[in-house]
Amino acid sequence: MRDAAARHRILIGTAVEPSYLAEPEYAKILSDEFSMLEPENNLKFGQVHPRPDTDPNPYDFSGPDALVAFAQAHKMKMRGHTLVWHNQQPRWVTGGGLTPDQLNKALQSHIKTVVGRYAGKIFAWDVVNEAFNDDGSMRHTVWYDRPGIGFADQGAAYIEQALRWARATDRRAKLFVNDYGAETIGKKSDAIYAMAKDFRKRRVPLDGIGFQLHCDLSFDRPEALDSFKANLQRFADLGLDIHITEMDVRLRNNSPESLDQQAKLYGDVVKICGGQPRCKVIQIWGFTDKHSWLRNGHGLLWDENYQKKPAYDAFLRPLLGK
Ligand code: 9MR
Repeated sequence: MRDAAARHRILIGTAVEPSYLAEPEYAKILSDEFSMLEPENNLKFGQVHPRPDTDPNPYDFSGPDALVAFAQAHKMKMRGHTLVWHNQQPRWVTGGGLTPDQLNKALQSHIKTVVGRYAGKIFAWDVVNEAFNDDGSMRHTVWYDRPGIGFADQGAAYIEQALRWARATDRRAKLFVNDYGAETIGKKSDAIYAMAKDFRKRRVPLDGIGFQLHCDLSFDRPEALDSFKANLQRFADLGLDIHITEMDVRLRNNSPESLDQQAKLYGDVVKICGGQPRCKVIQIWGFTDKHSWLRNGHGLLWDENYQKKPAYDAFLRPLLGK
């Protein structure tokens, strides 16, 4: 997959946990088939920065460092996930003991430290993850409004601040906002689009949009796929890159019919990305159903026993121009 996609200048990525690298089959498929990886959990605030800055040892870089080493050894790119999110945060952040000013300083120093450490190693960052509600309003989070970093009720201003801190630390990393349920045109993608348009106009350092694409077979409808395509196009027209960041296709069962439908949907998404010059990354959220947040959702390209599913061929075919 990685070689076929390289001809289209598309990176093929997957989410990774370092502990899985000890499984030879896992490591082999990862390095043979993928040109990019992203830590599934290791760079989230709670994991990488579990203790406050007053602690002698506030950070734990062991997981992401192991993944950087693997990526470099196999000439893979690495994507960073994620600097600002409402989930997987440490108690010292969520506990309510920090003033907006302290929280502001904590986030600034977090972004500087983490982005700075991986400058030149991580080529793109999900700076802010899942900042919007499905109705397009801003999600209430500790960063936004409880107590917030000082921009409560100012819409996307805290996102702008996080992007500026990231850019000031690594001028070359591509900076993304990432979300789920924003693949097609609707309230959520409209809100992200309005923010992105404003950011581009004011030269806020936003380089691209991550579309997670956790979906099920209901996405396999012409209306949904057409809307997806049109949505990507409007973001591309703003001069933004597009990364598909977390694709999986959840199934109710793994009957041959379901697996074939899943395959078709993967193929359709690869075709749509391949047809959009601004779409530079197609990443799946894990690759084997053995290690998937969906558990019994059968969502990925390899089954629990590392056997390729029909989705693998369907994913590869458009990349080979077939
Ligand atoms: O796959 C991740 C799982 O191992 C974690 O337990 C979970 C915690 O919330 O996060 C999962 O990854 C999420 C990603 O970081 C953001 N988008 C949704 C992903 C699936 O839940």
